[in-house]
Amino acid sequence: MRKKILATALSLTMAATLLVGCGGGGQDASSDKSSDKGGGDKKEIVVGFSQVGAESDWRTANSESMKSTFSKENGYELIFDDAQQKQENQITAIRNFIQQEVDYIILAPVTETGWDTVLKEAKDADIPVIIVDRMVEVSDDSLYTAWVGSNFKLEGQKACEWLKAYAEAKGIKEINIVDIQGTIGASAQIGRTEALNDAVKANGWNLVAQQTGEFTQAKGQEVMESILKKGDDINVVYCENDNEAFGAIDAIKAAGKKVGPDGDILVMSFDTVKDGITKTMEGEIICNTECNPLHGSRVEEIIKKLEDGGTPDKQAYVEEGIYAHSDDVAKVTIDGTDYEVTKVTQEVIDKRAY
Ligand code: GYE
Repeated sequence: MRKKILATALSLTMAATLLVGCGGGGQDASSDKSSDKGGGDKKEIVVGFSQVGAESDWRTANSESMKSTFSKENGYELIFDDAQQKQENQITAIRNFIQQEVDYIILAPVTETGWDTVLKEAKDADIPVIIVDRMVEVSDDSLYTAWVGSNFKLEGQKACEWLKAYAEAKGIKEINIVDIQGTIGASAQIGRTEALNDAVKANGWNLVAQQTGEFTQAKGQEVMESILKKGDDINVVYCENDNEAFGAIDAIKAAGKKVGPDGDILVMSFDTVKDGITKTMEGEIICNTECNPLHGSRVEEIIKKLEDGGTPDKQAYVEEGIYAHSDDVAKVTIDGTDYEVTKVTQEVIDKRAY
């Protein structure tokens, strides 16, 4: 812990030196800072961010968004911790942030439960905690200040409504579906799985297998390989993120089957990262529901509000779309709200920021 504090102090000094060095031409170095609250000697805001890991393209985009927002130039000192998908590492990271007396703690929690104790420690230390992406389930809401992320159940509902409409449009009578789930206990898994389970019941689909792929390509491939070996009839695979879909597609091809609208198996996915929507344009992924990872500026807005003495919304959902290979389904309707389905073209891919 001491080591880490020293390392932070050192990097602060180094950064300060760098800043002065960059000032050039004898200028006042502090004028290089773009801290928009003016005042050249405004102190940097120290932010500790406990990130889940680096399991997917979505996660990489999310980390980049946070790093570019909470930069020196923007007036922040970011202490970034990658927990390698382990909650115990996240708990240790949060305790380190408390020791280091950071101004804010940002947590992207791996799973929903198990946070009460450590968040109470942060609260006792008077450090606001902002939850991003997945949710926490705590006994006392005051253990965190605000949350921003996606409505994962809604994402799943959109995907299932799309499948129902697509099957109708194409005359597909029977749905034999496999669910490659995300990390068990993560909000993104809970919401997407729940929506599928509901749709299976409501539409009389046959759920052939349901197993976690831990949101990674390697595990997605491994799980799909073992499911295919059993030889059951499968015509749809519902992957709970793009990386699992990449792995599942490889496994399906290796088993001598064809993916896509004219093939044996339709692959569905979530996230819409660049490679994901590219595969959607090609048809290897038939439908891809958006999950936006660019949370940096959203979290910064919360911090700015708190710095100005305001109260941010306790929970804020990000607006997201749905993308497909074809225009067979123009829109899906959930609880009376229409969501237009975007057919993926090269232009859509070129515009993608992640
Ligand atoms: O879908 C997946 C990532 O929590 C929304 O985590 C996030 C999910 C995302 O690993 O790719």
